[in-house]
Amino acid sequence: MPNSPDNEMSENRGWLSVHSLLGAKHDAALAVLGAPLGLESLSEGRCDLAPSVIRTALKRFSVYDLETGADLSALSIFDAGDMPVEALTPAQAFAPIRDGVSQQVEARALTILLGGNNAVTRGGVHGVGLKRAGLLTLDAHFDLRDTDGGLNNGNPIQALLEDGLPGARISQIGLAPFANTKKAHGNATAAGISVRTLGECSERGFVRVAMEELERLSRECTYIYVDFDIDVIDRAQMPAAPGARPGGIAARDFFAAARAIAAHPKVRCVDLTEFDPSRDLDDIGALTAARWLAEILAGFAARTSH
Ligand SMILES: [Mn+2]
Repeated sequence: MPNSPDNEMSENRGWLSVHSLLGAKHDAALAVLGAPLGLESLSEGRCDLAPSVIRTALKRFSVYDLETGADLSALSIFDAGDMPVEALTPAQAFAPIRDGVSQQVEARALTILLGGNNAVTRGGVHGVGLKRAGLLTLDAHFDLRDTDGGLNNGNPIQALLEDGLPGARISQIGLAPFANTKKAHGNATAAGISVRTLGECSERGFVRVAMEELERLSRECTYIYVDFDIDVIDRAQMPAAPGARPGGIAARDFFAAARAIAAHPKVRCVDLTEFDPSRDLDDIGALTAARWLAEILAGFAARTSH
């Protein structure tokens, strides 16, 4: 007996997936933009492969979240494609990423930038606008390495400070012990960056700390840019992030934070960085990164429904 009416798709072999929401939807309030930047990573890798792997993994996600009843099927997302930065250094890719992000940010309520290594974040923040942006990072690392030897995935925040982004408009959460230097910590504090360690996040709750910092930033700036460095997740749950360490946050907390953050009206651009598909094990990284995107969409949907 058929149990699927003619006007409804059969779920015998498929379902409406998050991937099906993406397309050439030029009027959409949301955009996905790929930044396949992989060169100058401190640990050699293939973060340039991430945008296409994430898009493909979205086919494995239903638009329906049974935990909350959230249904993403009405969302429309403009797929802006990938910027041609895979053969470029972070220094060379800076202007194209800035301009590509800026174009989407002006036209959309929320732009989702798929890295790439963490060097994409400098261009992304400039795309929102250095004068009006605040920056929240979810990252095991400060990314405040010196810039004297050139730009890489370990110094985008230092580069942004040097570009003139005030430290008071930067919040960094999830910073891991024995994964950062005393010099970087001192520089963060001296610049006025709000520093929240992994230990504090685990004691107070990762989502709570993220929301506290979003509220702080929302008093300081017009728009907020959020860098989700996926290496903040525990290495056992995110083996495809070269910088991830044991003792990191749970994937579940990362997802919950993504949804809560994307619901905030001032969040204008988010990035996902440091996913290296060449290190993946049984698609754990691909499914984690794609779930992050689904959570961002669910958060945004909650924003527009009230
Ligand atoms: Mn990072």
